[in-house]
Amino acid sequence: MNKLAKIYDQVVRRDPNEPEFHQAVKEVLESLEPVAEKYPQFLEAGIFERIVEPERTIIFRIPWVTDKGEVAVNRGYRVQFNSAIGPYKGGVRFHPSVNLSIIKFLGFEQTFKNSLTGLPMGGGKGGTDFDPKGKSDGEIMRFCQSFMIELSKHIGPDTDVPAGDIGVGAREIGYMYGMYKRLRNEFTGVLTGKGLTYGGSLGRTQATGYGVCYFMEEAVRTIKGRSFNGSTVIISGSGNVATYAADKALQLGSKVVAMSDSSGYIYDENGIDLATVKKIKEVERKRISEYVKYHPEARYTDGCSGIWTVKCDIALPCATQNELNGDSARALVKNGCWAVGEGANMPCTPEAVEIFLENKLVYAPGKASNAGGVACSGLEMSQNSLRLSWTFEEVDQKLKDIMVNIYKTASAAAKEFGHENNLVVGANIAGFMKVANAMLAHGVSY
Ligand code: NDP
Ligand code: 2IT
Repeated sequence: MNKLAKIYDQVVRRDPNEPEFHQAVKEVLESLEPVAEKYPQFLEAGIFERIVEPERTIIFRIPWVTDKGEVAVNRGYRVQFNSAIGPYKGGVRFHPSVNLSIIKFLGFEQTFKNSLTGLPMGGGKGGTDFDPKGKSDGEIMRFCQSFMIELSKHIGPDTDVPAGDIGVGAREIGYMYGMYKRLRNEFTGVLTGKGLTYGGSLGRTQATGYGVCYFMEEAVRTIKGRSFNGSTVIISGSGNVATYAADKALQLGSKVVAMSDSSGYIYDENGIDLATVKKIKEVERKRISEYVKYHPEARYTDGCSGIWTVKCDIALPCATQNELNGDSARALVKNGCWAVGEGANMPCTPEAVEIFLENKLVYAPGKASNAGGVACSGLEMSQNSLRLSWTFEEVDQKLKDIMVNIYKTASAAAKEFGHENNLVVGANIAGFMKVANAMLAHGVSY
């Protein structure tokens, strides 16, 4: 057994109940085998063992009071994974499925993703098993405040800078920022995704979704000589990432025919009306099934995995981890899909990824293709430090440049190590190199 496989075994033995974390680590370590061979100094310095172990894991109690006056208790997490190249940086997820395995996989992936952006950001992730669905605005506010009362002890603009993720958008960031500011009596860029009136960056709301399309446009042009223009696109999810991926796909000339939420999916062969989706999901916070009330020509189907049976050219999974399995991948391939770009983190199972690679689809792993969100967060941090605000056009141009550059970097690394057009191997190696070299420079007990 080779050394990296042994390290993987050790990870599984140490934390046997963390399947999502194992899945993320396995993929990265497998990609890094040629790197370990070419650069023995990484093995000698224990870089691989160190990079799979978070620097710090914080788990805390979040007590809060419901509208009925009852006390509720949730569990909070912040995994500060790696600070070799910058302060810990990564989102916070509010979803009942959140557990340590999920937050660790996200923090691990974030380390490589942030490295790929070229900006000085380490990797971290946080979250809670609090379920925001059906909660009143007052309950959301009190929960966010209680969450921040503990989290504030562990973060700071030069230490750890959280942001949004599933279940955390502008409203939650606002409540958390307000509490942080009160507790610390300072106005700093400690969170990103802030509102525009208090230090947020233009373009952050759109950045992840737009970034996925910028990345994919460059990838499909280079690898297949194709484009979004004239193509049919399906997008899972209807949250922040999915909405703005749809927005950019439309701007680039494609037709988006299907979107979903955790209950089911809608199919509109004439192209989905994004304004209606935004009204239902962003403003009213309702279910996507409502769409057919406004557009009776569209069809709603219960269950979210059915979306992958819809015929398309490009599929953008933008909801959650492991939402697209082997069967779904086979259905996509059978229907002629030629590109898959991950907006979500780890949405495709390992079997699905294998099917895409075998069938020579353009396949972009999330840590490369969804890096636009955190890249724009990095730009928000820069603007906060400068005490300046850039225009939407300036931020959008920088985002585009970063996404094209991530594609080129991942593609070049894949080629260098004999895996041309395999963006999984390319992104993992390119993301790893910068972090590993920084860790090497810092010595063992930094
Ligand atoms: P949102 O909360 O805005 O939207 C999430 C969407 O995914 C909703 O449509 C939701 O449906 C659906 N969804 C959530 N959980 C599940 C599930 N278990 N099964 C099926 N569908 C589900 O989150 P974001 O758009 O911000 O995040 C989506 C993905 O993108 C996540 O993987 C996140 O980690 C990743 N990401 C986000 C970034 C950002 O900047 N926000 C940056 C990079 C990656 P419902 O409404 O029914 O809950
Ligand atoms: O997964 C991600 O990259 C995010 N949720 C965004 C993180 C950030 O710090 O903007």
